[in-house]
Amino acid sequence: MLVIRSDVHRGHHCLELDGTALIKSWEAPARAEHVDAAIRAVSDVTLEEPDPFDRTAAEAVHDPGYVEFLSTAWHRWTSEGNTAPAAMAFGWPARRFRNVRPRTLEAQLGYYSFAADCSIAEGTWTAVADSAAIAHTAADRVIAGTRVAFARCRPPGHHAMKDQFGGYCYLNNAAIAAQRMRNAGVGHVAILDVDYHHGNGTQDIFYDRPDVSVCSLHADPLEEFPYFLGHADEVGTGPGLGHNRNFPLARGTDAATWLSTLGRAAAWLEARRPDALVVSLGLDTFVDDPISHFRLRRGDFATLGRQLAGFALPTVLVMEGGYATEELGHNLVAVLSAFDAAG
Ligand code: SP5
Ligand code: ZN
Repeated sequence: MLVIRSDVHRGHHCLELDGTALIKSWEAPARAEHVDAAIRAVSDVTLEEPDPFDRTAAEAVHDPGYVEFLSTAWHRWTSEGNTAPAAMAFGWPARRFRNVRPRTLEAQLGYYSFAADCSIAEGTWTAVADSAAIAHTAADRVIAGTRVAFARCRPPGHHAMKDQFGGYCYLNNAAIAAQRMRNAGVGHVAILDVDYHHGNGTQDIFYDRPDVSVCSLHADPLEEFPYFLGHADEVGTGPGLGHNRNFPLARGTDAATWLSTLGRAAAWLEARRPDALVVSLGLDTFVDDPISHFRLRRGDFATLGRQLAGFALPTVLVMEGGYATEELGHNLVAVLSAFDAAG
């Protein structure tokens, strides 16, 4: 398995609101460290650094004003004399407010985000850009003929909308990989999102497009983050009608139900006759995940790997969530090894 990864993520530390406290985020550098260690312990892997970040690749799926905001927010925060260790929003354009872009950084933080589980600090943009570069490079290698590549992204990306960060996500790595493949002439790209949480950002980016079909199975937004998107009746719009599909599942869903739903999701995507596959590979579906409530175990992740290989398509696997940090690497290796073994 080809793995694209780097150490740039180490400079990014997210703060998140937990009750009334700001805590060090679950989305911590140790996640990627454990994944890298577990991958290095496997024999047939090739580790590669990403090519440099290409801003136009981000602007192909995000609002350029948003990308500019992300890349300059920390500098603006410090040059305005703020001493707080991270920039965070506290007001958002909720119902009946207007989406007029405000002028100040303080207000723009709310304009360009949707949740208080995410902050911007010193190493954030560098890590975000590098994470996007990892996904972009993985797509490039697959375009060049590699059958599958694993993009070991951190921070994750699937919650990042066209112009809003949240859910620990800033740039949508999976969307950047999918768009890269489209630009290289791949006719139709399927995105399968298996993270515990709905991939609201990916859905948002491709919602009106017929050339990228998006399918997500996730905890029901009626009871889980991101709360306001991910229902079963969200099926795409305009030319994209029929190219989005959601499988919301109850908190506590067991592996048998999850895997049979995965089969339905795969069948739906295959019916769209895709030429390539991008997987938003979140492993927070694990039974011991500290913030999630599905019940998959190590062996179920191997089943997932075989199922993904079964598409028999050029495939980019993009790392998303997963917060049982010590187990995350082993669970990921279970997916990757089973994929490789199934060929
Ligand atoms: C990529 C990804 O998996 N993002 C997930 C972001 C979830 N962040 C907010 C979760 C809120 C969970 N509330 C738990 C409260 C524990 N006291
Ligand atoms: Zn998640």
